[in-house]
Amino acid sequence: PSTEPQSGSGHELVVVANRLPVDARTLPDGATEWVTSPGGLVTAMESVMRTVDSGAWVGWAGSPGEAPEPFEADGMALYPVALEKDDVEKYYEGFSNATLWPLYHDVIVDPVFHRTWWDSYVATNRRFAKAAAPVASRGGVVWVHDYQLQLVPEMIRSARPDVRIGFFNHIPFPPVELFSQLPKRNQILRGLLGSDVVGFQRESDALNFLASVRKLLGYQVEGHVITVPGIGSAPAREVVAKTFPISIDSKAVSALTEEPDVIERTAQLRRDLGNPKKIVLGVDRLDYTKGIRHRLKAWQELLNDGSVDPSETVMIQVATPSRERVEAYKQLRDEVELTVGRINGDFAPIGRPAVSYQHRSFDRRDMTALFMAADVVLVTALRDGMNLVAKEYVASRPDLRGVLVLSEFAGAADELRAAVLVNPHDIDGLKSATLRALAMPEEDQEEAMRSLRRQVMDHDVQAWAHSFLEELEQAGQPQDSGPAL
Ligand code: GDG
Repeated sequence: PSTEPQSGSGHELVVVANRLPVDARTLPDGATEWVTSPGGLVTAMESVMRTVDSGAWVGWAGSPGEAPEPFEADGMALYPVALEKDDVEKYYEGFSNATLWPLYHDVIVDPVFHRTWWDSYVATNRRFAKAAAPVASRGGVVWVHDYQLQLVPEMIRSARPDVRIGFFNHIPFPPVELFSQLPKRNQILRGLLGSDVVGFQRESDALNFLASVRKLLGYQVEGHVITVPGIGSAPAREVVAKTFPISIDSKAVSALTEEPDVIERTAQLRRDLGNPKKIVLGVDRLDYTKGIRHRLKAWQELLNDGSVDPSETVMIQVATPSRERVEAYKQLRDEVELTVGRINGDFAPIGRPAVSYQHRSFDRRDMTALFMAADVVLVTALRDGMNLVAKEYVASRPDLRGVLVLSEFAGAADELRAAVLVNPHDIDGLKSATLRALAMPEEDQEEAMRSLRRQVMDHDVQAWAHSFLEELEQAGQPQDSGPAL
C-alpha cells in the first residue's frame, strides 16, 4: 500500500528535524503544557509556514519514552516521534553527537564509532521518515534538517517519489579525507542524495560534499549538480548541492534593543559588574567546537602580562549547558571551570570576578542586554557551521558601537568580513586581536559595525528560508507515488 495521503489531505510543507519547535512543561497539576522553544529555525519556519495553507513539523518532543499524539501549535500541525532511552543513547548521544559531530567539525576530538550506534541511527531515521512520509500532501514539500537525519531524504523518496525533498546541513561538511573515515560513509551520501536540493552553510561545505560524492560514489558532478544514476528502469535524477548561509530574525533582535525593560537590564548589568570600563563577552553552548578554552587561555595570558587590568575590564562567559551525558562534554566542562577558577583566584579583585562565568540559559531579553552591554564579543570557534551569536551581536547594535572578533573557522566569517577576523589556534594572534578590539576608536567601530549591519539586516533568516524553498521549487520534476516504506 502507498503511504500517499488521500487527495485533499496532507500538508503542503513538512519540516522534519530532530527536535519539535516546542518543549514540554509539566504544570503543578501534572498536566503537560507545550511552550514554543525560541530557536532560530522555529522563527524562520514560522514566517514560511504563514505563507502556506498547511504546514507540519515532525520531530522528537525532547524526553524519552512514548510520544504524545499529534497536536496543533501556532497554526502548525506537530507530529511527535518517539525516542526510547536506548535511542537517545545510541542514535542521539552516540552516533549523532559522539561520531558525526566531531568528525564533521574537523576531528577536534576523536570521533567514537560503535556499530550498535549506527543500527540505532538507521532505525531512528526510519522512524522519522515513516512519520513524515504520510503527512505530506501530494506533490508537497518535505524539508529535512541536520546531521541527525541524513538518511531520511532517501527513505522518504522511496515511499513518496511525488514530493520534493530538501535537506539542510546546519553544521560543516568535512573534507573528503576526513569524511572517508566514517565506516558508513556511502550510506550517508546515498541517504542525502534522496533530496532534490542539499543545502550547506558555506561554499566550502558544498564543495566538500560534491567532492565526496564524486570520489566515493563515482557519480557525475557538474558545477553544483549531481547526476544520480537510476536503479533498474528508473531514470537518472539530478540533485543540486548549494550554499544557503543561515541567518537570524534580524528585525526582531534589533527591535528588542529599543524596549525600555531591555535597556534597563543593560544598565543594571553594568552596575552589577561594578561599572567596568570595558566588558568582553562570549556566548556559546558549552561545546569543544566553540574554542572556549583557547579564548580563556588568551584572556589568562593578557591578565598575566598586565595588558588587561581586571579592575577596568571584565569578561563574561555564558556557557549554556549542552550534551551533558556525552564524555567529551563532561571533560570540557571540568577544564573550562578549572581555568575560570584559576583566573578568578589569580586576578579577580575582591567582590568582583575577572571572568563572570554563567553555566545556564538566559532569556532572549537578557541575551540582548548582554550584547548591548558588551564592548567586545569574542567568537573563537575552532569550527562552526555558521555561528548565530556573531549575527545576533551585530543585530543588537543599532548604536553602531562594539567590536566583533570572529574566528575565520566559523561560517559567518564568509559574510562578516568587517569583523576582526582571527585564527583561534594562534593564541598570540588572538591576544593582539582582543587588545586591538578593546582599543578600537569609536569612528572605526562605527564604520565596521555599519558594514556588518548591512549584511545582517539585509540577509535575515526569512530570506534564507525563502531562497532555499525557491531553489527546491525549481528542482527536478516530482514523479508518481511509488511503494511504501
Ligand atoms: C548550530 C551550528 C549554526 C545560546 N545560549 C543561550 C541562547 N543561545 C542561542 C544563541 C544562538 C543559538 O543559541 C546558538 O546558535 P549558534 O549558531 O551559535 O550555535 P549552535 O547551537 O552550535 O548551532 C551553528 C546553527 O546551528 C544554525 O544553523 O549557526 O554553526 O553549530 O541563537 O543566542 N539563547 C538564549 N539563552 C541562552 O542562554 N535565549
